[in-house]
Amino acid sequence: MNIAIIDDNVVNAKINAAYISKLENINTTVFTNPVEGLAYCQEEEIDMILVDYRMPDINGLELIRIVRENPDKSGVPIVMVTAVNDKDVRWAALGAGANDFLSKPIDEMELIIRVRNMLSLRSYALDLKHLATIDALTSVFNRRYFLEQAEKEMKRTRRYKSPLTVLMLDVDKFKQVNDTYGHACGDTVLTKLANICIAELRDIDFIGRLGGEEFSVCLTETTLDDALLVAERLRKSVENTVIRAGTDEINVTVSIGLTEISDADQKFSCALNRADQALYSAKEQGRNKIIQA
Ligand code: GH3
Ligand code: MG
Ligand code: MG
Repeated sequence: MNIAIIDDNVVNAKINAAYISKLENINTTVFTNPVEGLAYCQEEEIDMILVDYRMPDINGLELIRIVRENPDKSGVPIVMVTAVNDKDVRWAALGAGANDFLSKPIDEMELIIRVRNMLSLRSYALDLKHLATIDALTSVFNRRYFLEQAEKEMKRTRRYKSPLTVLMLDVDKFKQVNDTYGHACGDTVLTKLANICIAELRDIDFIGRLGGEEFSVCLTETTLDDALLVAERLRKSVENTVIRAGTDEINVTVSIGLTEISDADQKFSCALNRADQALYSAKEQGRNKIIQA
């Protein structure tokens, strides 16, 4: 777990880091410049912030307010260090989103216990988030989270007037795979298929399992023409991969429907329905095909 320690007093910061390092699996990063500390907290994956109140340029309270404006950081626990009698500061910090306080002078045991408790809540929250967003079989986004991210991406691309293309992908005759090799082999095929797709996609694209043997992909900053190339690469890659499940060697193909988001699409589901219609046509036209809409 990553902890950012922000305190303009270098001695205090280092003592706190040394105390916290006694906990296992902790990585601490110390900042004596709060502006740099804030930038780090905004950009990096962090699990907790320990911040001093009195600092030049940005005080602890202002820092908490700025971090809490970032929705991606809403779940990061923040512990503020204040003088014992700073009651108004404590109320303001709580109101701004601080989770806990430590009084100066810092008591080593109290610091360690509070940090450990905060991190155990953090770890529990991360586990829950994983369960709520990731498909247990294939480890790609689950349906709900994929649709949520796609809706967000659609709003973002509208704002920047950039293209966004959506793919619907369905395994051909998958029922036969289950019937021939068994359900467990079918599961392996789905997992490996998801991995093949991830290997072909860029980091900024995202894929979700919408249900059964049906996946959807969002290709960000991608026009329909470019997306056709990606879809063809995906289709070929699946066709050419022999999937090993136990002692069986299984070949599957996929059909793909794709469409570019247009200004007329009120919601992401409008585009998804269109891609689904195109997928249906690909199935009708013999499978292992790509159809655009
Ligand atoms: P088509 O080419 O028209 O898509 O035919 P299909 O057989 O792939 O489509 P159909 O919808 O008839 O069958 C999909 C099968 O996928 C039926 C279902 O049992 C199987 N399936 C759904 N979810 C899972 C899963 O999680 N694991 C496994 N092994 N099979 C699944
Ligand atoms: Mg199918
Ligand atoms: Mg299906």
